[in-house]
Amino acid sequence: MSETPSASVKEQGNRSAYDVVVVGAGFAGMYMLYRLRRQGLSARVFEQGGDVGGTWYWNRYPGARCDVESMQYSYSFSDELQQEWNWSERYAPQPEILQYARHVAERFNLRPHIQLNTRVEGAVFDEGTESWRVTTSDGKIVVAKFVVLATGCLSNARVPDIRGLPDFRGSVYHTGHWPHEAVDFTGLRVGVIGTGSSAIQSIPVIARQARELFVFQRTPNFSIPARNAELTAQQRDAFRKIYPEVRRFAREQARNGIYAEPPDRGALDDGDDARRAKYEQRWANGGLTFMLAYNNLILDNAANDTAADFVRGKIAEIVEDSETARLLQPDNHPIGSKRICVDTDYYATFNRPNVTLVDIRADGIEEISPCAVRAGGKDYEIDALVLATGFDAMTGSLAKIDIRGRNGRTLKEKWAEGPKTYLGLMSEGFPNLFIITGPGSPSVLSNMIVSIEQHVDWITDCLAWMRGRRVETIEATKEAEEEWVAHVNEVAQATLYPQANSWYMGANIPGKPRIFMPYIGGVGVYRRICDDIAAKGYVGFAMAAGEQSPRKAVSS
Ligand code: NA7
Repeated sequence: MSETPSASVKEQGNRSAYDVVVVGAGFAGMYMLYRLRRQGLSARVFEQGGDVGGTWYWNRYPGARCDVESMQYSYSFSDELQQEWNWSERYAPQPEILQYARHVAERFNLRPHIQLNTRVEGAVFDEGTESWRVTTSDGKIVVAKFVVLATGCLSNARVPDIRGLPDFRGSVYHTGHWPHEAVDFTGLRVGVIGTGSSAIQSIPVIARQARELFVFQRTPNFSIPARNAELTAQQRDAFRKIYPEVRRFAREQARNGIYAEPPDRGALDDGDDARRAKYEQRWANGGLTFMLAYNNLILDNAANDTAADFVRGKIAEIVEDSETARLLQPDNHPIGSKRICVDTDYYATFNRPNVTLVDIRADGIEEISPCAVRAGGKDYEIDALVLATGFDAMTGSLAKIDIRGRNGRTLKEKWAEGPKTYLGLMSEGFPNLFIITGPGSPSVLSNMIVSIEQHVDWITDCLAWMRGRRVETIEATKEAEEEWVAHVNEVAQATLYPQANSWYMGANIPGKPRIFMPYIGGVGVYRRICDDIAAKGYVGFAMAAGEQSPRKAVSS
């Protein structure tokens, strides 16, 4: 690839200068790098992990796999790539997704521009030079005109503050920070804390190894069978043939970036028998699209109850012990208002003689002693403990970086009452700093790769637009940001989502403001909004030409 003069990297002592610094080499950071290089820009990606892959590098717990089908949870930017790559299963396991990420890094020659094992510790905007001064964990300083935060939405693993945890004598693992060497639970007594997606995927696998497994459940979750299976060559080929339509639908029409038959009516428009038949069919088909049985499941409590009752009924059918079944039936939030889980044999695992569900809803875990977890006044003796306790989602990994914009204000301070962005892409007062799938965009409510590609394409086009007009800085205006934040909130309030104490709401982190963070208007609607804003000359963004400040705005 040829490089323009601006692509030269300037090195001076421990300082170097690039057009763009990208933070993170997951699917977002890698595609961003690809597009920047194609534009002839110099870019450096810093990744704290020992390899590319982001979420798929860290989340290597037993049973980890994607909950979006792999033929769709994959890049669409290169037709050769999507035609060549052979996904082995309907939902690829983590090692295969990581292998795919590595393949992409090599196939598109990205590795020379990625620095692994390096954390970005700070990014300070210098108003004099209108550039970012980025400090990294290897003691280097990098100057860049632009910074792109591709830090991922679920990458800041949360270890709960449970009394006695540091004194536990056995091994402790967090699902989001799993060791690279194999972990063997054979013959061990294991405790799992948490019953979210990570726990629901790992529990059936751990149960097959462990001598005894205790699952400490604070809140039961709805889970739909994955119906995972090997993909045949014929299935892959058939899917590849319709890729243009699959990708178009996912980008433009789908709410969640997934190609699926869209619902044509509300749940109460069908009679009991027809509704049950529809749920049975979705249950048999498996996966996240269960929630697409009807078009009002996440809008109307009565409609939602029909789906929730159906799943509760399934739990009662599968789980033999009626008290365990009752405890596993979610009853404090609408189905789908927390991310629905997708499992293989989760509920049936509780029929195994070596698995015990411990209900900690009332008082939580009282204490962890050197060899036991105490709950409900009882000690459960264990040799190993798995924390499937989730993440400080969407904002956690951004808050860990010391980001300072205009007037030295930190992003953390600005977001103390909750994240504030324009389109989830930029935050006012932080010029030339882009966030990929940030709060205020569909991100975690969608097929992440669809949303990542949309953001990266939008940012790339924006940078080209700026260069074509000799615009040096872009930043969200306060007014546009306030309007967008209000809109994101308003759309969320029209749904059932805010009824759940979910990580979408920041509710899993003590002290975190309760704000519904992702944009729920749908990826197709959101894309049209972003495209329209760009087509109108980036309305809501202040642009400055030449030396400084938005006072010289060329467009706003
Ligand atoms: P989640 O979905 O945030 O689940 C975390 C689980 O851990 C959840 O069941 C929590 O119960 C439980 N938890 C957290 N802290 C505690 C304490 N202190 N005591 C007991 N139980 C606790 O994280 P996952 O990793 O499973 O999934 C995250 C996303 O990754 C998922 O949505 C997919 O998109 C992929 P709570 O519900 O808070 O009562």
